[in-house]
Amino acid sequence: GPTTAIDLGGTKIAAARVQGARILERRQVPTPRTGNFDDVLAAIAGLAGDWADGVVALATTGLVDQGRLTAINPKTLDVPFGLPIEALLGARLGVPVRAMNDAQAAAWGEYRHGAGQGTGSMLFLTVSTGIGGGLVLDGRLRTGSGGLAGHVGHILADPAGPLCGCGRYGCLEAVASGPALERAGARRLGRALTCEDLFRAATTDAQAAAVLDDAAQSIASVLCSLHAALELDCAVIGGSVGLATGFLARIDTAMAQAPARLRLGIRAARLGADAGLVGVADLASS
Ligand code: BMX
Ligand code: ZN
Repeated sequence: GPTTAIDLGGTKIAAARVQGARILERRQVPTPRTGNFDDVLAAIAGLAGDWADGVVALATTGLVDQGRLTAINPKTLDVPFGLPIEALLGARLGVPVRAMNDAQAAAWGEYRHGAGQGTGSMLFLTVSTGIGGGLVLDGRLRTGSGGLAGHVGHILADPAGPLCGCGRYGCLEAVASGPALERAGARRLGRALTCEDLFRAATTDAQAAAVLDDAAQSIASVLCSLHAALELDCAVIGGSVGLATGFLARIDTAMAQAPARLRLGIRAARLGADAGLVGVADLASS
């Protein structure tokens, strides 16, 4: 039968009944950003409490290690260090919960049922509140012994770049995530604007377009580095910013300027915002 899956991100919480690659039912609410994790647990229970049967599969932003959740960048979601999220949510829902990182789950979803089908090794990259990543290497999801594998948003993109919420300077997440684009856009255009504003402005305004191109260049550069380290078959790009109009084409253009042997083909996530739900359900039900 179907599996109940939850995707907890920095901006939204989605819940679904998932059967293979099919989403039978789906619900979504904004993530409560009160700083009190109890509000997040209550929101999940409100969203999916009546669907809790069997094992509930949770894909969540942050590092997941042995059922415990830790923020790498507390600015994307502030969670207490080592929060026993499987136990806490399991107690709320009255069923066992299996948790894993959101981008790792989405990588598996795209590999099994989406744009990564038929490849052997791929990187999934989500550009959103943060920049998340997941690696499938030779057909196996790489989580690492402590859950860190795939956190490519925290690879150095610009040594002179801004401070990342993780505590280091110049991470890809600090230069190319949604909030990073808003900051860079505000600086360059001299007015506060949302990501949507920036993408709209980029169709006519060269300054706005340059902000997006700089971010795309940073992403392409990190993709080349990962390709050099791992030799990947492709990168699959997702996330609300990653899939925003024209952004993939900008990454493609930047990639075309890289040395030929380091170029990595990129594809749009085919499961869109459902990749994490599909991937985590697949892993929890097998
Ligand atoms: C951050 C980190 C990753 C996550 C990524 C994308 C936290 C809380 N999260 O780098 O674990 O995969 O953001 O998160 O440290 P999203 O909320 O943008 O999907
Ligand atoms: Zn960082």
